[in-house]
Amino acid sequence: MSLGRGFYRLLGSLVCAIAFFAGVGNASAELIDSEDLGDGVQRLTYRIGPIEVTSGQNRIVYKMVTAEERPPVDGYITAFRPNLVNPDGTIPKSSSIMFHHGVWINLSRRDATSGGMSERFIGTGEEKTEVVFPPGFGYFHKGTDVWLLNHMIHNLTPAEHTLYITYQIDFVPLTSPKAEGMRGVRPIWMDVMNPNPYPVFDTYKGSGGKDGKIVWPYEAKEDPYKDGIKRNLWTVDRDGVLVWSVGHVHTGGLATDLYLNRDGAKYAGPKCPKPRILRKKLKKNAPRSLRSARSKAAVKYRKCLARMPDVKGDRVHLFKSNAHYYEPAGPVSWDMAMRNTRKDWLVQLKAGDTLEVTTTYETKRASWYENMGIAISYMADGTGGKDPYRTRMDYTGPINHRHYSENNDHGGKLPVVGPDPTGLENGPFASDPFVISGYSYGQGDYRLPGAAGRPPVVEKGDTFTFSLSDGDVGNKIWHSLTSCAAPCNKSTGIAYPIADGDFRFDSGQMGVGGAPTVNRTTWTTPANLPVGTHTFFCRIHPLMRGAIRVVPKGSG
Ligand SMILES: [Cu+2]
Repeated sequence: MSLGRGFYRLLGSLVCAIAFFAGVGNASAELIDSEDLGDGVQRLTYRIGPIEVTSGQNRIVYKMVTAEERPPVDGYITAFRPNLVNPDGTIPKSSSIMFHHGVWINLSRRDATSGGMSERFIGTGEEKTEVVFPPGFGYFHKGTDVWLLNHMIHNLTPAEHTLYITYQIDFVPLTSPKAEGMRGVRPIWMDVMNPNPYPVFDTYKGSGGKDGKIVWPYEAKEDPYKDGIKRNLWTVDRDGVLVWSVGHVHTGGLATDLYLNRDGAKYAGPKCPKPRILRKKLKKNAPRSLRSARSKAAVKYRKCLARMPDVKGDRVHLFKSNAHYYEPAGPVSWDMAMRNTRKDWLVQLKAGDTLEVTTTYETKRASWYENMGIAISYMADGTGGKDPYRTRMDYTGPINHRHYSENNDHGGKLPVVGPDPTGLENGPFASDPFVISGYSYGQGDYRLPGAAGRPPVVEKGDTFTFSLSDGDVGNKIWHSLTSCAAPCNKSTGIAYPIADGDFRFDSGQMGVGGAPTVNRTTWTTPANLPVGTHTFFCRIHPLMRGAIRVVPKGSG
């Protein structure tokens, strides 16, 4: 693709510049554990920090990784397991603090799919995926490579924390006999919003198909690629083998799908004509020998069907990374794990092929804001693997990890955080903006006692304006007003509240300073709010709840 080369180059140098400044004054990182796995292979656990997490923060931070925080010698990284921990090594409850993302970037290499940015070689999100390559493959690390970490730690509460990011690396030094014959892999970062540095999009309740799902980007109401850049595609630059892939979605996400497009290719898999013996219904008095021949044919036929690659035209499905929700309430929290590819998933690629990624979100339960759809994949150069048009590759893979106990705080239960705001008396008529401060929406916050918590009122057609307090702006405490279904007063947890309001609104993350904020400190409600009580919450700090009321014109 020739479009926007300059743009990508700019992005790349921007990341480098940020890296330079972020690197100044960062201290204390260490190798905290080293285990010998035999033959010189090591399991190394690194710790970065302390990270002073401020009240309610949800910031993107770039941090240089020091030489002490990565393997000092050349070798292969065969596994990578990230985490976020307290100073004593315990893992904080993810309902209070959450690892929104961590992207490890190798500044010494160029990223394959972003056309000029540095190489994003490991990505983790709130689901804390572990990368474990199939035997014989690893990410080749040079001891002199320079790493940068882009992290986003989301503090859902007012409490400050001191935390560390840890990552356990299985490392095969070049000096190990195990390194002999190993093949290095290159990250192929497939992202529906590639190469955006904050690659997010929204999906809305009720949108997409009748099945209650939306396949992004193809079912988005408006073309998300208006600039003409097909961000979900990547043209394969050399022959090689895809060896591992895993999806990343946010809450509400159901899957990512990876496809291959090859000009002129067509289905070359097994042909499975239905045997004649299965075409006719079996008579009641059919002899046993016929019955047995028929069931044998049926088994053979089913086996054949199961081996058929999913090809439509010259496009073949390579893998569906399903989100497996441990969350009892369904696909509404990050208590989940993605499915990654099987060990035998080795897909032959040719230069000139096009890889394609899509992502699916649920749209029955709620709207989902700031979603991602990424399939982090890895490719080795050279030959090998199987032709996906001939051999089915898209078998279901294993669930990446077990249930994490830090996610055991789901919310949505008693006790309530405040009264049912729909039953409260009218508050004052709104005029001046409501100031959000101290994790409260002011008059609009029904958790406040007595008259202070009554929903403020406007006549139909009028609006409410909310503004961020100077303190919150200065301390980078960003808030949203996001509609949730009334009464929206159940206990707070990772699955509650959600953006399921009957009338949809969302202010975005009010604040200034670039992504993820909307670079605004005020927000005005839509003028078409229907008559009634509208409940809302803060997507960043879900303990914050509010309500406003619209009354018919002339009734004030
Ligand atoms: Cu907030």
